[in-house]
Amino acid sequence: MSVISAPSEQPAMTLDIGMLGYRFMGKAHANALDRLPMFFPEAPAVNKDVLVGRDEDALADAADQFGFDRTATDWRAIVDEVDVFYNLGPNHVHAEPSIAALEAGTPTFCEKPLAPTLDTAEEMAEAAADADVPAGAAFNYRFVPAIQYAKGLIDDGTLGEIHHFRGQYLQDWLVDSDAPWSWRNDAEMAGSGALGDLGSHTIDLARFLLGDTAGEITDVSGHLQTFTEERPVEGSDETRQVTVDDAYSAQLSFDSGAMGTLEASRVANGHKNAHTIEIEGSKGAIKFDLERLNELQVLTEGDRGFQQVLITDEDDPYVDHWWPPGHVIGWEHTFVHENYEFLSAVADGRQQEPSFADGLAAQRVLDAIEQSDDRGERVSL
Ligand code: SOE
Repeated sequence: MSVISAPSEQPAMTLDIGMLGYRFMGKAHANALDRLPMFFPEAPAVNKDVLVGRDEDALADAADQFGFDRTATDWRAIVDEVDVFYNLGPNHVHAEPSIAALEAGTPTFCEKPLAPTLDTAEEMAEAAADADVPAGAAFNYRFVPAIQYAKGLIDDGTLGEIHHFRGQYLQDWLVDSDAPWSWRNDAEMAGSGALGDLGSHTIDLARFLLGDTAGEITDVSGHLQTFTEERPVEGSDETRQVTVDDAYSAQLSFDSGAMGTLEASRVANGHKNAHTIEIEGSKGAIKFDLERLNELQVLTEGDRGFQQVLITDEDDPYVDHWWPPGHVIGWEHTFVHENYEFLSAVADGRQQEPSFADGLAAQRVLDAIEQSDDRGERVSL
């Protein structure tokens, strides 16, 4: 029996993807690319062309598992031949390949934080501005439906004038002082610790959620702490110095006078990936918890307490692409939404938000928090 199917609207182009990095983030993005044709058929079609890394065996296995056509051990060989370059490597590998890709006119997407240092982030943002192609910074939590819903409540005035932003990001994977050393514990490679890895997400959400109402972050005071000064090197008897923070806290001011209180830790016993945001305004308030990402606690004028709102209705951001109301989504869906937006920006020839300029803006805040801790004084941006 032959089935004659109705002509479907095929996306006009297929983008060849080059991806550097094949561990946690490589997998998250490769998975997102695979979900797009089924759930976001209007997204540009992609071809997982080339996976880049140094360890040939591990790379070949990952390419096989993720469905890439080929592998390359030198990013220099591919940044100008692919249509889109994803830089999902450790922080110290963000700058050189991303700048080379942008100089070759290749739209580029880079993991967060943009770079280990402010100077390097500035060079990257400059290269993006000169290249005039989409340059996306990987702040995936902007793409949680409940976060976008919250932004709607802030922007339409439901919360009134914003007084407080409170953001905590708590993990516990380094609470054991014998947990092995990794590049994430090294200042040269990572830049900072909990501050850059986790705080950059919270700072980006502060800018995203309050940028159009309370304005930019104007000054900060910060405190960083390292609890375990050296860690064992896996597979040897040696230890290596930890040169980044295990935890930070910071106080912020926004243009409007709104106050921010931020905190992140990798030694917060009992917390796995607890990213919480609380915002209070003159008329209402919201509370968000990443570990319950389908929900938003909302208080509007006249309410006696917070109402739990399930953000899974058809007209909630991105939800119509997934399941019927109440059929919840998860962490990996934020990457699908992020990739959908980035690749659509590539196809339409417009800038992605968050861009490298947003990555740089977050980096300025990270840097100011570190400077404040070093100098023992409040720092203006
Ligand atoms: C590890 O701390 C990590 O994977 C971060 O690097 C991610 O950005 C965050 O989303 C979850 O935690």
